[in-house]
Amino acid sequence: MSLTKEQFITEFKDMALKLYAAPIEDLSSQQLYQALALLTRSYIAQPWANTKERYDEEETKQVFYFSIEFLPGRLLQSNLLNLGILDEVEAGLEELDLHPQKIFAAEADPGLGNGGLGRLASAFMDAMASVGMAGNGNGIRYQYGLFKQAFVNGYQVELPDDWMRNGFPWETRKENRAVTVKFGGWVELRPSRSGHLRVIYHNTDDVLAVPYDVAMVGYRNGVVNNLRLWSAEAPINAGPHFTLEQRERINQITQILYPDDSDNAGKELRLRQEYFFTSAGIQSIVRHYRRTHNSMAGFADRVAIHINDTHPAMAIPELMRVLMDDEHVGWDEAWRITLKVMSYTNHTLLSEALEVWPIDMFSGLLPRIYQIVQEIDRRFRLAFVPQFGQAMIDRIAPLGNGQVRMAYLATIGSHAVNGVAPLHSELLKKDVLHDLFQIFPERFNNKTNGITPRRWIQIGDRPLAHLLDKKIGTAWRQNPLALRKLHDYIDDTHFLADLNATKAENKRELAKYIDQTVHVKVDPDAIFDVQIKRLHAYKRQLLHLLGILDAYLAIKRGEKRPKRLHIFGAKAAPSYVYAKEIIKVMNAVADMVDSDPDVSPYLQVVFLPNYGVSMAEKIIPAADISEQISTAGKEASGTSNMKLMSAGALTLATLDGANIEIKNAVGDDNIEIFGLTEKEIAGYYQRGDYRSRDFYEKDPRLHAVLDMLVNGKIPGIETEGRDIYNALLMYNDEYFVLADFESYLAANARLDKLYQQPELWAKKALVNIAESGRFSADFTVQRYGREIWHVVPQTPEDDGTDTEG
Ligand code: NBG
Repeated sequence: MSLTKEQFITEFKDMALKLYAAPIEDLSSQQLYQALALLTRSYIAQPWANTKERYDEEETKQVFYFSIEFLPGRLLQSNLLNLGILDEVEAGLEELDLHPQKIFAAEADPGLGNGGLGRLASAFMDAMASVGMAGNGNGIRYQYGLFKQAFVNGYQVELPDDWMRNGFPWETRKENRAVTVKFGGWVELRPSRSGHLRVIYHNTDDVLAVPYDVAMVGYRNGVVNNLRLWSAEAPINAGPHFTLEQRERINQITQILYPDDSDNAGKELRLRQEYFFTSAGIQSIVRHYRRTHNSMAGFADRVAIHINDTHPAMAIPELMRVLMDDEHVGWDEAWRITLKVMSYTNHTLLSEALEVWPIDMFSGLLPRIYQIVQEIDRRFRLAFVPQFGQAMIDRIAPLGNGQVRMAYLATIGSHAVNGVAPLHSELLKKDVLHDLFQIFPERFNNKTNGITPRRWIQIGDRPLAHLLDKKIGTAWRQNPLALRKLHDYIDDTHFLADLNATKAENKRELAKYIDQTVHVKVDPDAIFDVQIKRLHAYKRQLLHLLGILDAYLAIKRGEKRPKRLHIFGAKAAPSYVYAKEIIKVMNAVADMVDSDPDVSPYLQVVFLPNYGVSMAEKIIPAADISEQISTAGKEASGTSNMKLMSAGALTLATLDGANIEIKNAVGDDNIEIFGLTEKEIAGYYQRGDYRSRDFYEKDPRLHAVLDMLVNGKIPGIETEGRDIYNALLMYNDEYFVLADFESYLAANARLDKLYQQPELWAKKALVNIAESGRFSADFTVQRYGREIWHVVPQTPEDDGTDTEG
């Protein structure tokens, strides 16, 4: 859209006055934010309505991305950017003597996700709109997001994340689009006169699902898609017998996001949440379709539904239910439609994260859905036992061991199943879904994750963005593959110096931010070494910590090295004791290092509490080193690796997840690889001969570092230090931390040395930025569009560099 600065100023003042009956000088940042958000929304309204109308008129095939989490980050700045009016608005605000960044910062981060999975869903929403794909989101409007993390005496404490306290100006309540979701009770199947089966529900708990729509604005293309978040409410005419307690139970369904990352929550409330938003989504999609079609026959040509991990896998039996019970479609035809509509992404190989539900709980809460799952199970067995044998089918049927096995159900009921990086997709076929791969090989494919450079460079890294504009023009803003033009300047000494200067500026900015948020002074000339992600043993923040302890001891011995600032951001699931112990030890080490004048000139550790999308926007541009050090074969993809590379950070990585893609993109010289490969680790598993203690006994540096956990040198970690020490030595170090210690240190030493040659470092940073464009989520969703959803992709064009798994 077009908007002049002057126009904006007039409209903004007007909006502020209408809202607050006061001149802008009297308004708080929060109020200014509210006014600006509402004004921005008014700009979005028309294209939003137009897009909807166009999709309906042209009968565009629509994608519905079902996800129990979305992590959009702040929306004001990104909406302004995508509308194409960010510059004018900022200029206008400045003319009014206001500070744009202060106003943007007043927006609360919608904490509707845990980590990578939720953030990916939001990147896809942004990308689908930006490439002009008809892509809608379907999720839950959680009243409370993931907890707010604080540290008390170095321990993580969890505070409620009341993110909607000031309202959420981007949402539109659509009470006229509400649907009813039924739980519990029992079902009666009665043949009707017309020959259809009539399904009669008795004694159900009915919940009203009310949608709140949020606009997903495409990048300068006039497209605005829809993210639909469902809220649970008591039925309107609930009647006199409806107790307060019942009402409370209903409200609970969408009250809070489960604070788990890749663990199976295993709670009935979680199951309720899953069915709630899945059923509401399916019902509303079918209802919309039926408004203009008098049968369901062509449904699969107009609708694609994507199951983001298994939480929405009930979409499969739920669509079957609606097709059969409400639309009177027979089983075979319903199954044909369902298969064609559904596709599924797996996001983890960790066995503890593969969702299963006890049959008792499942059938009690969802009796009709359970009947349908039983029938899917029965037919699956009937079809495949003859060819593949009882034993194999028993292993992978939807029902088994008294459980409903969601990953198997999702695979059986989808025409496509993908992993999120080539190694992950290979391991799905080899291990986790091996048997199902035997039966349905054509369903399996890879779609490497992506990120949105709009948020991470255009918004998050303005200094870099401006430098790029100056050097290679602005084409990269539309098509990030244009970043490859940077290669032409690999020997341009001035440009390399500019690149380093930009990084230095970002580091000073982050230093200020750290001072403001945690009141710690950091040296902006240090190497900024960053690890930001959920805290999990397999991600091995612990390996990073042991590396810090080794540096501490070396410096104590008198060794000189370039100063390193280690920056951590990570939340631990509240029930994940081991992860919380690691946090405590990290904070203790940070204090120890800080208070030791021998060490503090060379080493500093900062653990920033309450890591989230907005904080990532501050940290990433300032990073020199990106730590991606998971046990090979455990991290499905990772996406912070892509973001950090696009900011020119060098990746310190194991050959895991998308690190492998990054290595292929930048070449061996521009990434620092270390550690055991997935194959080597699989070898240890097979032979059963990993002995962590051998490493401890063999390597004096490792020995010294581990002893620090238990010898009292680090104050205040008696229990935690002992537990970690035991996990590594007595319980044989499940994640091969000790095995990778030596090569991790060697890789770090190479980085220290490289940092002494700023120009060479800058060259490597340049290659990383130049090759980051391929990881744009715009390309990822186009691949999904072409190969899974069968919708027509639009600009900018993909170069097809992705490898199939
Ligand atoms: C996470 C993986 C990450 C991956 C994201 C997005 C879950 C269950 N999985 O490696 O751990 O990048 O999904 O695909 O959260």
